Amino acid sequence: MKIYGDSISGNCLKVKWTADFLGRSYDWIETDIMQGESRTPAYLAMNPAGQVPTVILDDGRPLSQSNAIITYLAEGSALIPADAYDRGRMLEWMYWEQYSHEPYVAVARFQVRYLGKPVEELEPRIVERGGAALQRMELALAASPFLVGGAVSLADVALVAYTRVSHEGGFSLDLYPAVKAWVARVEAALNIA
Ligand SMILES: N[C@@H](CCC(=O)N[C@@H](CS)C(=O)NCC(=O)O)C(=O)O
Repeated sequence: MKIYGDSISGNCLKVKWTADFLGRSYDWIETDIMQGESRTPAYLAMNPAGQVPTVILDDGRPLSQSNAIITYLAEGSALIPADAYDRGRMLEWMYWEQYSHEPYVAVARFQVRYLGKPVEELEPRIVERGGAALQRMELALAASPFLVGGAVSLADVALVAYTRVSHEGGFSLDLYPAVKAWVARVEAALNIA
């Protein structure tokens, strides 16, 4: 398998961590989004969305969208709960991550760390919604060691990616102690600390 990813991207690291956790071998093809490398004609032929990550399976088929890729890779593994309801809850978090967490927490980080925007100049909506996402996680993680019960799942992989670097976008995990403790727990479980 080939993984086209940019090492600065949490969406790409989700795929790397899942493959590493599962002992899957792969070639990592570093793809610099800041240099437009995900927008070349050759890249667009693999993923018309022009984004990383994209994987090319050993038989040549492409797959994109980080959460779709990790779901594919983790099929049948302990990272996907066997119980149907728990599996539904895992997906609930993963869809929420893409619509209600990543667009604020990851975008704030990108604008501050990679575009050099001062935190004070971030759009207030981004700051407010990012904080609300972290607060929602805080409530859940005050009651449970992982997002879905007692074991690490893809929900944790998806959400730890940008939460663990949220300070780079101006958020402080000191305000969210249960989230902070969970980040350390997930990093240890995935061996990514
Ligand atoms: N929903 C997609 C989002 C992918 C995404 O936003 N990728 C960004 C990097 S994190 C990217 O490729 N940006 C470069 C571009 O859009 O040209 C996923 O989860 O894979």
